[in-house]
Amino acid sequence: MNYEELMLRAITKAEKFKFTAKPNPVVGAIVFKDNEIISEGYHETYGKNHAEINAIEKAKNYLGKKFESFSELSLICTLEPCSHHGKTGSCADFIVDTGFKNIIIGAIDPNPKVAGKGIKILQDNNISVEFGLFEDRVEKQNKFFFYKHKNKKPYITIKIASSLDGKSHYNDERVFITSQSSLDDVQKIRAEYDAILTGGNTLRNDNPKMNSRVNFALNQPKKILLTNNAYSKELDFFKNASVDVFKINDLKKIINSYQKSDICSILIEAGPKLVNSFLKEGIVDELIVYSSTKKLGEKGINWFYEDNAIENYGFKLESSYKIDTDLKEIFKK
Ligand code: AOF
Ligand code: ZN
Repeated sequence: MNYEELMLRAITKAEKFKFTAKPNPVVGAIVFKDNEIISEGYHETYGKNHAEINAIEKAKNYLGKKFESFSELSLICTLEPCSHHGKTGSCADFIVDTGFKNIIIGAIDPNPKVAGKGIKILQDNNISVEFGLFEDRVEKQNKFFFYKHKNKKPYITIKIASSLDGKSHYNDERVFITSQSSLDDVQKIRAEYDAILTGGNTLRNDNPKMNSRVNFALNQPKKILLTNNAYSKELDFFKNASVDVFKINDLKKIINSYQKSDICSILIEAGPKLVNSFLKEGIVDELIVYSSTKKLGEKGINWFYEDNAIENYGFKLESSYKIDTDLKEIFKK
């Protein structure tokens, strides 16, 4: 197997841990000698061992059997080995101590705690380092993680469900506008995000759970509540969840406050007032609209206050699909 094949294998197999590694990136590492894979490791769970550590610990079982010294081996890492001591030790230091002499890296870690420092540790210790192999794939695979560090803010998506006549809800009752299939689709979208944000009105009117109900293991998104009014902590939203609560004032400031946290992506599911406030601020990256064929009529509350509002906020339609009789449209800037 050549470097390209090994890197693609590590990238592909790392994907399996997308929902349990988040908000960390998925990372894969392969220890090999000439044409033989000795071991592989993945960052399987947030807060637990990094990929390189898992791969190297497994390789140790073959010392004296498949190889005599780690200096005979090479290591493929989809992401630059970390230099920092976070929840676990520094992978770069661990690689040096183990005795590797040849490392091939996919992408440089955009996290300012690492960003090139991992490579420097390896090179300063006379390890041959090649980097940039399939970096575009590694970046695409960890799109929220790279976005957050490049833009110094989490990726923000707003999801709305609209009636055919552009309405959101009635003032006095909870209505489900879209079909069960669209509601199921939302559960999968929630699973992708690191946090879900809603407003006090939605919380009081709908008593939403705002978790991701899917049939696979995942780290549930953190929850963020924006409200200026009183609320009951007994509501479903607060059950088994860590919730950050903010008063609604400077939305940009609230979003930017996540720059230093692990949160790389936030899904906003709120009512028209808060949604329009976020859109006005220009800090939203993506808008997902589920539209049904149902009308809410005169009594319904409008999502937007003008025609072509989505375009006027600077969004362009990127893709659209039918889900049963609903339409799902994805808009991006
Ligand atoms: C690696 N190998 O497998 C991963 C890395 O909180 P911690 O200690 O787990 O550190 C998380 C950061 O480490 C994360 O933001 C990213 O910069 C890097 N992830 N690095 O060497 C891995 N998952
Ligand atoms: Zn690490």
